[in-house]
Amino acid sequence: MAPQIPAFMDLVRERVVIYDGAMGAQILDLNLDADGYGGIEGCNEYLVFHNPSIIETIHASFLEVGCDVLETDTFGGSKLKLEEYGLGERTYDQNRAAAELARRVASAYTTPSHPRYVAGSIGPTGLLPASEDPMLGNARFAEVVGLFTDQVRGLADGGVDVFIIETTQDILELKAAVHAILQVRRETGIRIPIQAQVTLDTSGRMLLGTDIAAVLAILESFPVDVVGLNCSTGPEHMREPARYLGEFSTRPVSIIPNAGIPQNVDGRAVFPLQPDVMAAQLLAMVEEFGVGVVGGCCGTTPAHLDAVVKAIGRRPAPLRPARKLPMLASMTRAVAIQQDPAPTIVGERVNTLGSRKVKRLALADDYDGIIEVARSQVDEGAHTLDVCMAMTERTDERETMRRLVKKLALNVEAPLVIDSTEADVLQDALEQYPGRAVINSINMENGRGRIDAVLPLAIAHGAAVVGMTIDEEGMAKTAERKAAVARKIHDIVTSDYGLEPESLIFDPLTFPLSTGEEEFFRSAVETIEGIRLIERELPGVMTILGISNVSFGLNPVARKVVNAVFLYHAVEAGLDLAIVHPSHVVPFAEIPLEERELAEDLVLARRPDALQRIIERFEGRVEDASAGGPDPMADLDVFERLHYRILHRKKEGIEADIDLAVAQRDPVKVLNDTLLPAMKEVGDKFGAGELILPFVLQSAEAMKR
Ligand code: THG
Repeated sequence: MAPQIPAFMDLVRERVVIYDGAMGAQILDLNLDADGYGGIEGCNEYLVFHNPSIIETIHASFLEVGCDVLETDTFGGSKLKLEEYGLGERTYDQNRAAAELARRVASAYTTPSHPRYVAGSIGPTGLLPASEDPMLGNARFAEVVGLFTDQVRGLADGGVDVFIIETTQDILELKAAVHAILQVRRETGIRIPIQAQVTLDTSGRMLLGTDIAAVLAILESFPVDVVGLNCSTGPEHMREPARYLGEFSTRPVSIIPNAGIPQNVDGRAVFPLQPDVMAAQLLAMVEEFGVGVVGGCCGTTPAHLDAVVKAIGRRPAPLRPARKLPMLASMTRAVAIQQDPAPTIVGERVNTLGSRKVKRLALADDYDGIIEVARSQVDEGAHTLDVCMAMTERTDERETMRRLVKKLALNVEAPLVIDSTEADVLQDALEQYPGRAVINSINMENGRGRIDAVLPLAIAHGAAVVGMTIDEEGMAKTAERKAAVARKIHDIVTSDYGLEPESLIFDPLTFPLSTGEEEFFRSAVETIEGIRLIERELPGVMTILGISNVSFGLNPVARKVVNAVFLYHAVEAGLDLAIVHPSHVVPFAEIPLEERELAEDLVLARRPDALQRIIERFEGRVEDASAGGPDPMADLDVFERLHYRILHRKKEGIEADIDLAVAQRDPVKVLNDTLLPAMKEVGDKFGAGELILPFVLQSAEAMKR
């Protein structure tokens, strides 16, 4: 009977674990000809069928020098890689055979005092799903997952102790490999741990630009058990990323380098790093950074691993931090969910419902134009971007979102907040996105329905989730109701779905103060107090608000002041993220005292006549040109401009625009298609038609002339 040995993760938690070295170089050294490969020259994986003793001998050579873990001969064992040799149909068999073979060798060397383990090696497919490459970047997420599933099943049935996803160039492909493992885990009920490793170049980035902080932010939100680096540069270039992982990763850290950067000698790759140097560098990373799993990648021989085993020996596993950093990530970099100073700025304008310009661009399929808007939001200070592609004019929100998210991932460094009410839109966006996103949003308007539709996606893709304080009784209007709804959402998503509180971002709702309606008089105060209550009662959770909503319907100059005052008090109450137009954010201290007090009267509900006083105070005020703000109407055509003028009460120049409009279109059409819909929108928005009605009548009057 096999001796009782600890599970792989128990070993990793107990002591530093040492993987084996390279297999490819030792096979190359045998100078096999076509017959030696069984007719499939260059396919190392085929040797497990044709000449398994070669692989057994190599496995044994590493166990002889004292390694703890063997990697299966399946690095190129994904369906797509094997298909390059016409072996795609044999993917399951190859992986199973390789795992069983490694298992036999490991068992032969296992003793009670030195158990040996088998890691199922999963290398890249050769696709780059996050890229824009016409050949490599076209596959959909489910297809990439499908390229791994037979491999994972074979390895699992062959009895591996751990999966090692390694040499990953594209973080989206790594997510797909994890999904394949989770799918097989669901099928079999067997939980085999996952070691996820990426490859960085000498500048510390993955092939598509992902840096180590982004890698960790993404992997910490995935159910992987060990995170690390392998291949490429050799140990000295891995020090800085290893230091980062060592300091911040809550999961054990693995470092499996090449024997240095390969040099081309007479057409052959020669790895320069000598065994003692490599061993010393790995030891340094274990001691200085808390690396807990080491081993050798390309160019590392049994002599290298012999030196590593002797240098490191048996050491207790390093301690890991208990709490993960709450981070979002784009494909290139990580962004803390909580910025210091607060708030984290979420750019609001990449939103067809929140920007006429973006809506026009989306209707014209002008994705590059939307990217420009996104870039300027980031240049103006956005840490992340809210992205909404909902349009009443079109039904393909899903496809529009999918294409835009792909482009945004490749062209904008800010992580995304995916804003949609449709679960399938969220799914497509998340499957397309290499980074760590936020889902905006869930609520309890229909009980648990929306939570149950969206949370599985959040968990599967490691996303954070915005929870709006809305339940069957409607939008929560008092601070107490907001906190009560937040608690209901919190309890479901943390207990039933295991989401950490740090991934839950509550939105206690912002209502426009410009309606003048009694019901909303105290709405901003309740929202601000709601933030305080939620942060106090639900430790760890985040809060977010759409700030601009508060000032809908006011003069643009008044809007900036009211927004700034509302934002200031919300942040003081503990607000973490603010959805705003970044270039419109005015620092609180820059607002003239008198205007600040007027706005505080409104926001803090200190005077019943505050709204009237604000309207009067800012009546006719236009934005200071010297402030250099972009003209919001600059990019609009005449019909959009008219719409804008009505929504924002921009009267000056309206007559000329109406002349222009009726010169281009039938006046009745202008009235029905432009003026009346704009008026209806205003009415819908704040139920206060009287604010702009006289203006629309005046426009209609002008049109008659
Ligand atoms: N909470 C959460 N998500 C949200 C909101 C929220 N998403 C959408 C919205 N509210 C936040 N986004 C915007 C975007 C734009 C505007 C306001 C909020 C805005 N737009 C100009 C306007 O209507 O006057 C548009 C001008 C133009 O067309 O250029 O003010 O509350 N979780």
